[in-house]
Amino acid sequence: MALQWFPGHMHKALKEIKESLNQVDILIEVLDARIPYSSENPEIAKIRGDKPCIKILNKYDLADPEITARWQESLEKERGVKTITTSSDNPGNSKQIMQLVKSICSYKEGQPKAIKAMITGIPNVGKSTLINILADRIIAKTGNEPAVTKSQQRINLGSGIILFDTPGVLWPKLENPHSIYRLASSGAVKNTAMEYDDVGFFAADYLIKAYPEVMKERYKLDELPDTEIEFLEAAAKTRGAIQAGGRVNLHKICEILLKELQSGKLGRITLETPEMLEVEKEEMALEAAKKAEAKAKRKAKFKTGSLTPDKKDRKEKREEKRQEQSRRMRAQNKK
Ligand SMILES: Nc1nc2c(ncn2[C@@H]2O[C@H](COP(=O)(O)OP(=O)(O)O)[C@@H](O)[C@H]2O)c(=O)[nH]1
Ligand SMILES: [Mg+2]
Repeated sequence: MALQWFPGHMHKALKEIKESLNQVDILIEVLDARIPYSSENPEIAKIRGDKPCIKILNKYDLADPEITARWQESLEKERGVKTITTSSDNPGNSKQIMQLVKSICSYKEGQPKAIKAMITGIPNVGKSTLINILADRIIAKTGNEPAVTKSQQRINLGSGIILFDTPGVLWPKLENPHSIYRLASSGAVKNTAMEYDDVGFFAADYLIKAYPEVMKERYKLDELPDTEIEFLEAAAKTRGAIQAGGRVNLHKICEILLKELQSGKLGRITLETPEMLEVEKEEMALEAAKKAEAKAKRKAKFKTGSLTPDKKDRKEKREEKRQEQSRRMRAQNKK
């Protein structure tokens, strides 16, 4: 699957975030509770330094609470990090962010200097919705298109906190090959028609393993098949996703599955766990080491001469041919 889902403005956005970070006391990083790893941009952690950070696990209403608790524990192991769960259907809970900001920044009631907090997050995690809840009014436009904030917005939340909205759009960083599928499964990125089925297959594969009972019940199956293709075929039959001629319409059933997953119809579902990520990170490290080794080998080869052995061979052969040709020409001229 092509990974060209995101335009390349990331460098600029990161530079601006870095500059803004110097002006604030605390960073509020909004994540999607269903994909806390894949909705994070790891560059933020690198530029954050010692600045305290609250990681918000938003859309908690859609996430599996038991796995979210494990994520909170895992994320809080990082120095200076606190977590909180929020969802737009529970604004009272979202407002607790303000108490947390104050306690982390040792705010004294009535102090003249307001706390400056910056909010970041990749598109669609719910930043605008959250800002509107915190500000008690409509400030940021919400919706499925990431709006580029032209100038940095400063929002006075009252009660001693000023919120800086993210400058620019921070795209997710796709170091992990599974992340793009999880982002697409969650609805954070739009699926293009061609890739839709890939995403559906990915989601089906994960869901039949992680939530077998949910899938069996929702798609009215007596037996849950072992593979995603068999599952999709069986679900297509119970859901009437059948083409003319009786063939199963895989595209249609993928669409149904993803819609139901994204809207919460399958219940509260999380698409990655801290334990899965530990394994995947090890795999990524191995892969990176392999690549580095291959690169070092190529370099070493190159250093042994201005020509690589392969090129050397070809040059020698060319030289032999030339000499052979001149011998033949000389012989012909003598005739
Ligand atoms: N279910 C659910 N949907 C949410 C929540 N917060 C935001 N959304 C939806 O997610 C979409 C993106 O939200 P938005 O605030 O525009 O995200 P932003 O791109 O980070 O500013 C919108 O359709 C919101 O209605 C939440 O807590 N739960
Ligand atoms: Mg927004």
